[in-house]
Amino acid sequence: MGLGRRPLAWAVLGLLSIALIGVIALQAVPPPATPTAAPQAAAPASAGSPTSSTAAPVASASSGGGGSGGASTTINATEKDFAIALDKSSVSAGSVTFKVTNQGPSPHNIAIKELKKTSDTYDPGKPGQFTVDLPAGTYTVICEIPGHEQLGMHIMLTVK
Ligand SMILES: [Cu+2]
Repeated sequence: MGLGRRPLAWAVLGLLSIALIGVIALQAVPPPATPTAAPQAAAPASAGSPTSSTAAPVASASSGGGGSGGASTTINATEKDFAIALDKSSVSAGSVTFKVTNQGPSPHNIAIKELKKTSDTYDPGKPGQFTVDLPAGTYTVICEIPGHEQLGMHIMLTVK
């Protein structure tokens, strides 16, 4: 009884096995057709490392007029209707900062006439600051608001 069914069971198992092998074989065939693209994904890793540039800004000594470049001077400038007063008439070449006090009543600015460099316009009572790089020379410091220079807002400044 039991023995009689065994061959059938084996036959079924055999068929199932063949079927499974067939399925596996069919499934196994397609993959080789596709090119193996996976391993190449590792390439971009090199993109992230910046080449350590030795391009750090090197403080190059600005060979300006010679001697000690980079002088920095502050001039107190007092403006009013209509005059400019500076607390220095001569400064060293380099960066010059005007600290402006506007005594009004009009708004005023400060400008280096020969260099066409002009500060913001300062309202009366508002402090102003204007920095400009001045090579050696003789300059006219003015208020550039129309008419103000002609009314008296000009003064000479020597830079050496
Ligand atoms: Cu003015």
